[in-house]
Amino acid sequence: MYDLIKNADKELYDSLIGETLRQTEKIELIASENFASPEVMEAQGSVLTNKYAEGYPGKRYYGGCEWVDVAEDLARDRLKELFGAEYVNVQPHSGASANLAVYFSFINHGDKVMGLSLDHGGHLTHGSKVNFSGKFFDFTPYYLNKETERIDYNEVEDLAKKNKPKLITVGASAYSREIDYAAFRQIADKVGAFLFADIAHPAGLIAKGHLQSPIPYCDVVASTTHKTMRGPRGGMIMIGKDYQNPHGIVAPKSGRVKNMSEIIDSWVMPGMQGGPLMHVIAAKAVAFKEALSPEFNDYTIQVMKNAKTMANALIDLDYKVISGGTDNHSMLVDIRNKNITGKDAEIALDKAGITCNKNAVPYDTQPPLVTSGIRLGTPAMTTRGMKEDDMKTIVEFIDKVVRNHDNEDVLNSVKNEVKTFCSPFPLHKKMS
Ligand code: DSN
Repeated sequence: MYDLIKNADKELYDSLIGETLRQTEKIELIASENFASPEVMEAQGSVLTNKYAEGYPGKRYYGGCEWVDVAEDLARDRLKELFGAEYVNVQPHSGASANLAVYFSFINHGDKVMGLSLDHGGHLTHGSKVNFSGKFFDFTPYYLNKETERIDYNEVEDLAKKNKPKLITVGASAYSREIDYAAFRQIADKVGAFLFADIAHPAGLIAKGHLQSPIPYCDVVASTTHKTMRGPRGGMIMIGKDYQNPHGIVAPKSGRVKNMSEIIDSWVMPGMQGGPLMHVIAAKAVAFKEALSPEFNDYTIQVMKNAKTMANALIDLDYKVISGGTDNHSMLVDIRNKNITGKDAEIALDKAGITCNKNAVPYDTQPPLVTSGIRLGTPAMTTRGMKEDDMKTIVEFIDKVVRNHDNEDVLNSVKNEVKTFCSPFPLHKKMS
């Protein structure tokens, strides 16, 4: 493995081997991570990295684009089929870039927007004050209901009527419940707002029809490609049915722009990006083909079964899973009753070979770098072939670590158990 780098660059080789071992020997529970297939990684490591291809297939600013056009068209066609979308853009380098292009396509500097607060499970790009979204636009956050710990559609509607946003962002990075995009559509229509869904986390589950799709209800949908989609790290934008440029929307390029698809395309490039990462787009094409397969459907079903099992096993051990469970691939656990902070739990679990992230819980009293919770997800370990019984074992490991977080001997012994537990499960079924 990595034989060329081994000879050329020993220091970097050590990093690659170290990370390979870390991924192989530890339990990966970061809800936004996954293990891309060897085919996805082969495409991402291909000669397509050498090519400049500013523009879009058939309309490039460089010569020699005939083969990268094939790759981008494959990615676009497969993504359209996956989500039933008439328009897609596969060039955003990341989810944050995709969101930036969406905002610039639909609203102007200083416009009013609403988004789920970051400390209630939202995302930096949904209006955080330290992000471009919170700096460029006038965001009003909405929060989870204190009792149900779920989105309260009545509260969102009241807030929308009061604030009259030009756009409402819906989506989350730490929210375990299904989102009702149809309800958001009704709210957006009542106040004349655009509706934007960021489905970065549950995209793979939505693609296979296991959660409500935002495509019929939202003016625009964006996502990452590497979480439940299990592709290369990157972003994408979709529209269910292309429509005419609503009044007031501006495009960065000159000339007449008729449809939203053209506005979004022009905000992605030249508006905010130059050359697309054609090797990553090729890897997206591979991942989208995989996602169209029946095996990927089985995978997404198992991801959800595993998440439910993990949440229930935690509840059985008196862990407070926010909102009482999960509908998707993830869960947020308030660990205050275990007398440990999110920060200390993350550190202790990592020492014991279990990777997760500390996470604010709704109405958290701890600062963001400490927090009262941990976020857990099942996409990565499900890719390794783990099933419900394995989730129960993982919860036993977690509980042992949380109860003994100050005891280095226990953490070391769990680490060894975890390594043995992981060894029958390759990162990906075809991975050598
Ligand atoms: N950092 C991602 C996550 O972990 O959810 C979101 O961008």
